Amino acid sequence: FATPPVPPMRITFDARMEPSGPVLTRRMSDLRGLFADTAAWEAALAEDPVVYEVASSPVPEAEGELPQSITTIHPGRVGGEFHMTKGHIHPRPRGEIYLGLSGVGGLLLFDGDKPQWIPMEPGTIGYIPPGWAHRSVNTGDEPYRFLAVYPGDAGHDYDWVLRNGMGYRVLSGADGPLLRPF
Ligand code: S6P
Ligand code: ZN
Repeated sequence: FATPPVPPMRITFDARMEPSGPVLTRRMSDLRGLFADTAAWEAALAEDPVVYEVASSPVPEAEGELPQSITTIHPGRVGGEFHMTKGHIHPRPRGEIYLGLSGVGGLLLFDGDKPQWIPMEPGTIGYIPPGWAHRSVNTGDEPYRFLAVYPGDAGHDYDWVLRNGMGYRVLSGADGPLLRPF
């Protein structure tokens, strides 16, 4: 172990599943280069809203550990494209599971070849196999919240997504989310 292992513990994010631990906040200005409509993204910088928050558990990101986090993506669109996370790939190929807690959204997966879309709602488990980049999208009009559990030695590579994209853009359509290849 690179860091000392932690003892067994009971972890609470609080009864309403609101983030209560250390919270990472991602604002519109943190999402440069991700939305297709650059002019709409620049216009949104005036208010620079919080797009999503990630509350992490105290379990360290170390080999053998299973850290967790709860992500809350606030509803909204940028030029018709739904609010989303930056997206990343784990440099050490590791599986990860997501569990939908509230709101509706989706899990976009990309292996560099074919994208996959998993619709998420409360109670859905989305499985991310090793080697697949992943991004979450809020396709509803209330906060979309999910639990993630991942191996502590996985690491996070955000540049891969900036270089390769995620295969689809997720836009708001008349009959629900529209997946447009790019
Ligand atoms: C970590 C896991 C999630 C994301 C979170 C934010 O492996 O996949 O906790 O970190 O949903 O997304 P991102 O792409 O900004 O890290
Ligand atoms: Zn991940």
